[in-house]
Amino acid sequence: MTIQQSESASGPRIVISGTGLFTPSESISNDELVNTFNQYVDRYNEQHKADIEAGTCEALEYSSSAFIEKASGIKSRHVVNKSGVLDPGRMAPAIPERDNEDQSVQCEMAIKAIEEALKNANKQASDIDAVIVACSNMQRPYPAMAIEIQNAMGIKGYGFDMNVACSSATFGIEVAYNTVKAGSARCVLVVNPEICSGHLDFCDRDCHFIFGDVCTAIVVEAADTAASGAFEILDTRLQTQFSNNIRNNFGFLNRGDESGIGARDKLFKQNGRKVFKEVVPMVAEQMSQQLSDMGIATDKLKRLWLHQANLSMNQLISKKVMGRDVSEDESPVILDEYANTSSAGSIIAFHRYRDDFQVGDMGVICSFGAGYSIGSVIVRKL
Ligand code: CO8
Repeated sequence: MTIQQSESASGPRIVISGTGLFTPSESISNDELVNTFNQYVDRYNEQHKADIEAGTCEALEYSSSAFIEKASGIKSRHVVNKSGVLDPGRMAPAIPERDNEDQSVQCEMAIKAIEEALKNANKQASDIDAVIVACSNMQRPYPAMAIEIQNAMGIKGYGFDMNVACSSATFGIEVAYNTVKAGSARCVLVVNPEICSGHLDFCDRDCHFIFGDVCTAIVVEAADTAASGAFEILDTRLQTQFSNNIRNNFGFLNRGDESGIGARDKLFKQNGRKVFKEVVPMVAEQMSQQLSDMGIATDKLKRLWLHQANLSMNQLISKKVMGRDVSEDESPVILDEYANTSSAGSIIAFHRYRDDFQVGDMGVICSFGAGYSIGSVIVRKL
């Protein structure tokens, strides 16, 4: 299908008319994170000294800032709570439970991102018909986070939560696109409140550095109701393929077997090497096929706003898609400051790096992660 056909054949043109970003004020550098981790290692090895010497327990090894930056490109991460994560006796964010009458943490983050997105799109809460919360982990099963956010914003209509791990935002954009296209809603908010520090094992050297916290919000509506400067969604493409290489077994059935409560598999776990090897070709293939099906030559693309998990991964995917080395201007990096923020990563990149787009310029927002899941959205500035 060519771009021209896609415009004429399928009713109203749908756009992303605004985005918003909430960044927690607290940030942890690699050195700070590693310093705490290494104190934890010293304590652990001291406590288990006899077993380690007897060969019945493995000594833990130090982490290293140099390794983290070289292996991932991450230099720091924003978090909802820093003191708990950096306390070697705790190694988890300290986030006190709140009264049911008070706003939840995810709702609070979401409102800040939504307010910016609405301003960006020149919209009021009364213009919104639906709220989709799309992220890796919900703070509770119910009532839906989206309904709490809807209520807090004074939005009529409906809201629901969805989860496709790191691909939640792009899958959410497709749902919003179809919803507006079908006429079920005029204007949809997709919100991605990611508190990754809540499900990361800060005692595991292999992954303690990977994630950060953030919230993004996206306004999706028809082109004819949008203010100028919106980005038309030319095409969305989704793919999932089951893999156990990124997994978290935390869930409501955990209490059915008390022996597993608090076990290591109830937090994020991955086989990073395998993920890297398997996901890179899948993502590059999906984007290349999608562009080819749309009749868009890669020299017509100004930018790739990719999921932010690993710098080398993004450089490799960009190179495979474009057929050449790609500059940071063409494939922007935000994971140095934010680390992996799951579904929000590609949206932070899109939020920060699109002001230089001229009418007609095109780019691709693409996310990928657990599932496996891949979502790619081709956009063009109107
Ligand atoms: N410090 C020092 N050394 C280390 C450290 C450390 N912190 N960690 C590991 N090492 C050592 C290892 O033990 C290993 O030693 P040896 O060679 O002796 O065995 C050596 O360094 C190399 O280790 P790796 O092979 O693991 O290193 P890699 O080069 O593969 O880098 C990465 C590790 C950075 C994890 C890399 O593999 C990667 O980024 N892979 C891609 C992963 C990815 O994209 N995952 C997506 C997951 S996110 C997602 O989908 C969302 C899930 C839902 C959100 C969950 C939120 C919590």
